[in-house]
Amino acid sequence: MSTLTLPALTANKLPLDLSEDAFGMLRSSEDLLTDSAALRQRLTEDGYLYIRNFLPKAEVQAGRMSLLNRLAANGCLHPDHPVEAGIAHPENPLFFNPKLANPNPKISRVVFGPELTGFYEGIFGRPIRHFDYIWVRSLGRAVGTPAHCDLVYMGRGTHRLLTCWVPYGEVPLEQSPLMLLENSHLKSDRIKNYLDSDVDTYCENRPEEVKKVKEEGGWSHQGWLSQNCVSLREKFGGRWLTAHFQPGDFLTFQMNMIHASLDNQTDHVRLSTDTRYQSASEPIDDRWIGENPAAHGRAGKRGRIC
Ligand SMILES: O=C(O)CCC(=O)C(=O)O
Ligand SMILES: [Fe+2]
Repeated sequence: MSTLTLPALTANKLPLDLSEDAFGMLRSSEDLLTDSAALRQRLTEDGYLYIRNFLPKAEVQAGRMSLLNRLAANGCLHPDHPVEAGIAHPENPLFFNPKLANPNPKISRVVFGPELTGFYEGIFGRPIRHFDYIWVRSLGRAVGTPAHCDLVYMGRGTHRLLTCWVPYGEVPLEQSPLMLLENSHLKSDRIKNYLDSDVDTYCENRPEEVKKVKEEGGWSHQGWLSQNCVSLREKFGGRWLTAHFQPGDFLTFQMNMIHASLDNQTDHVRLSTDTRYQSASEPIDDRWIGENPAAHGRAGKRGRIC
């Protein structure tokens, strides 16, 4: 895409470098859908698969309405617009919002239904299971997600785990699409200490961490690799890759892939879920399973000697 046709985009409120060697579009892989071996190879090479037009649109739309109806019931949508338009209430900033889908049968139908289950069985080549917990984002104006890798939040089981990011509704570039840092999955040695960390693990021999994490139920660190996508990319190389997402699309990627989202520059709420899939026979991170997962709550805190 020529930079001339791009709107000005920001991440963490900083203007992104949109030149051709700094920014580009995700490669789509739906042409490989009938060939699991080719998909697996592409995933190893790129660290991600972007599959367009895959999920049943009626189910995605039903998921969207379930999220919007809950937001409306909580006073988070603009009262002068129809719920379906998904216009944020100007005075209620919106963020990460897991209550919208834990539980939510319409969302479970999309993310744990036969389409994605079949897709991941093909990728892993064996029976799979998913985390029961569903991450839900309803991002309002000026909100985006800082750069991070998912491993620091969910690395206590197998690391052969894939994230699936699903948008509920169209997500143009100005509306906070997810972006991945190209080839960052091949450079994990450069962020080894970060990737070895776990936001719910504290050092028993550091009193300030014991207080923050064990006693107060906080996190040892926020999990962000950087709050500056511009300087991070300059240091790391590669381009920030994103897309104008449509309902039915999804994006799946590895635990060590650096990703973030652009800021939402609109009044439209950006709705998405992220969920996780792995081989059924491998160890699983127990913070994210069961009817009422511990998540980042006290039951998931762990001490170690540092
Ligand atoms: O949707 C976002 O802004 C962040 C999503 C994310 O970090 C993920 O899918 O792992
Ligand atoms: Fe993430």
